[in-house]
Amino acid sequence: MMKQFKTTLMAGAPLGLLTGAALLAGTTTDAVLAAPSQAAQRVTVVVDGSGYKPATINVKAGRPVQLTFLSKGSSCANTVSIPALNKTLALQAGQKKALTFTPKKGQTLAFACAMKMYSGKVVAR
Ligand SMILES: [Cu+2]
Repeated sequence: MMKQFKTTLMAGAPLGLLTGAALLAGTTTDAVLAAPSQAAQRVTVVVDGSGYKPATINVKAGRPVQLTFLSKGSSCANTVSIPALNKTLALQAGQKKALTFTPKKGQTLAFACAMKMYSGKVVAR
């Protein structure tokens, strides 16, 4: 009897810890997962021989943005540099590449081709 009681106690302790950990983890996971699925702002920028369309993208600050560059041809606009994100995308004609980031309020993220002939910006309000 005594031995059985001990076993129950020992089994009970880790279970309690696990439940607590699961609750904590659950809270964190929900917050992280909920944002992209419910609030992601998806924008596609068409890249062609005349630059980026749209060239100005207005988004809401504090919410994730999924920015997709879709190349429609061969031009130097296929190299897209986004200094604020420390990223440079190299697109082939017909290819698309996406970036996801969460802009801060008042932030403007400029992007441009390698020679800065073509440019655009993401404006977060
Ligand atoms: Cu260029």
